[in-house]
Amino acid sequence: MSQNDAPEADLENLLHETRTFPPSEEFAAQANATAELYQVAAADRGAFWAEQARSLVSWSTEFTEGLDFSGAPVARWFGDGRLNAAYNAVDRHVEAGHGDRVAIHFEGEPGDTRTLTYADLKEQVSRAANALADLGVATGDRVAIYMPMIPETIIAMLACARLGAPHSVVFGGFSAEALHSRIIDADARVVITADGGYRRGKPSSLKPAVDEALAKGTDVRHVLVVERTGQDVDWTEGRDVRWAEALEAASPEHTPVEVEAEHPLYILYTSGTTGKPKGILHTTGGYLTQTAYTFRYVFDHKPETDVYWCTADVGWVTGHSYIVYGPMLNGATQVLYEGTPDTPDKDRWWAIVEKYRVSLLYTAPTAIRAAMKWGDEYPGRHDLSSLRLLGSVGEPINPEAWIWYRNTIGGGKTPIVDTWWQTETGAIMISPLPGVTAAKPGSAQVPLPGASVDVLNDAGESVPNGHGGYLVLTEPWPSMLRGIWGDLERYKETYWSRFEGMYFAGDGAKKDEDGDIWLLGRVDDVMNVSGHRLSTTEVESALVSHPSVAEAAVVGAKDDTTGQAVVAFVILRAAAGEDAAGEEAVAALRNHVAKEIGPIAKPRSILVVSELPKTRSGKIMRRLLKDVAEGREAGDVTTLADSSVMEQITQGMKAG
Ligand code: 6R9
Repeated sequence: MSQNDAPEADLENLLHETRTFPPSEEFAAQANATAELYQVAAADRGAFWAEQARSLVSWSTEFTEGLDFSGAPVARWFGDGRLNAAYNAVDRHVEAGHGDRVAIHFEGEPGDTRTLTYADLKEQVSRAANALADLGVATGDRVAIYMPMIPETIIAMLACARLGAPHSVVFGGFSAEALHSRIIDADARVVITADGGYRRGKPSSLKPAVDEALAKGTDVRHVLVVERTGQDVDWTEGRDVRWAEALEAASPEHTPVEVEAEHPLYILYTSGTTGKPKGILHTTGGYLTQTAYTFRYVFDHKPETDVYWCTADVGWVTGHSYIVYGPMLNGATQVLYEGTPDTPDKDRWWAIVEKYRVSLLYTAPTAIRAAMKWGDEYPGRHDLSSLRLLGSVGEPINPEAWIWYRNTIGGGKTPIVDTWWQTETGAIMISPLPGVTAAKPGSAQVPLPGASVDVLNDAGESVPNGHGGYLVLTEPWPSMLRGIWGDLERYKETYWSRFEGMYFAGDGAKKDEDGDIWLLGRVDDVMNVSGHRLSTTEVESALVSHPSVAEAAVVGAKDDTTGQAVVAFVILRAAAGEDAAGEEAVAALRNHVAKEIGPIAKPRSILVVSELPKTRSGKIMRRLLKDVAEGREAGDVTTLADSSVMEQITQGMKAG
């Protein structure tokens, strides 16, 4: 049987398959990556990373130092070097004669388009940097960015980088409440936003959430507002400034601020096991080195000919590393799409691929599964022959989805790179190398050259092939987080306390018989919905903040499309009355969570219960709730204080 005609029924068994998809000779012959890269990196890791830093990044002051881990677990990389991130992403391409190269093909959801070259970007970013400086933003000040997927978002990020002012991008789908807590935590002084953006065929507003967040009290002095939709917005004179006017008035010349390699580039909030989001801190030199390196080798990027498209939102780390910094350091031409995949119809993505002749596509399993569900008809309407490599990120990709992606989108020929990494790692750590690695559907497979990964058992011992355990990173890497903003203790506790001297990623993993790594999902209380991390505690807190809820337990339950879905169990307050358990009241509770955190956190279902399963010490046993939410018989109930609780809940679930 050939590789591509696996019968559907056998796909489930791929986990146990040894079948692989070796690279084609044509692809291997032209690939950026070679098998030698592994040897070079293994021979001298420090020299390997220094070589990447010199060849892929431009330094205004050359570094002489490599890794300094004397302040472990906070690393320093290339510490005596100086550079500017925006200069690296934009100016140097213009100086090298590539000013006319398209940097961004922007496609708005309503169908409007804009093309920005690297020369255009240089001017816009310079103007924006001058405008921010005029608003009092100095090197080191934090700027919050709350934007739709439009070119100004990238320009805003790079303008901050140009000034050495760390940006804190808050996903535009988050609520005013979530925005407020992030503004406070980072102590941001300026917010950059837009009136709104287009989603699902209509304008969706952003500015009102900023107004609401600032009304709760912050030290924000100015709000810079991009006009995108033309919606009416409230205006606070003296505080609010129009982006177009500010840029128009600003000079198009700006000298990038030279910063130290370890100068903070950005803060990005992500969910942890407790309710309070963690401000993950990334610095400049090492981060740029590894995002540029991984982009070049994992996506086999050729700046002259490739058109790259990453479908992530800039508000997540994938957007930071693989829309902004990695691609732009490599002088890439890329597509930026504002809206949803099914507007106006379910073939929108494939129409975009055809229109711009996209050659490298990077997306998430949740989107692949949705497209699979919608049917082959939609991609079938378009010529996708420009695609030559496909990427996946955010959660494990099931073998079935992998095969569909390769056959239906990739014409049965494209390599697929299943890339494992995290907000904290800053850049890809585990992935096949296209042109080198024989791919296995469903496995992220091998640490990249320069990365060092292991799977440990409970006792902290490396497991032999064929066994599972906890995924750890055993050596520091250039783009690693430098801590949690304002909370060094939490950084140590979260990542470095489980296994001595090693970074604990929070993921379960298995080594197969060949030593290839299979990711098995989170082992902590973090859920993964459509590739986005949400903490169970955070959603529980949102539920309990509703006046009718006394107690809540939340689990991530397996979902065919989104990977996991939020399923909640709540106990109502006696005072809430009879109606509080009704359909309408439950719908209101779901909306309450969406309002508190964002639509992404809206529970798929909420079951009203009279008791939650608890141990004698009072800990909620989410494992049992997960069993029920996923339609299984509840597991071992012997440690429950009251073992009849699970029966009632199971009955309730069936009735609902
Ligand atoms: C980049 C990003 C990180 C968590 C991570 C893991 C899961 C990401 C994956 C994957 C299996 C992959 N994850 N990539 N699991 N295979 N290729 O997603 O960052 O939002 O911080 O999430 O996502 O569980 O720990 P982030």
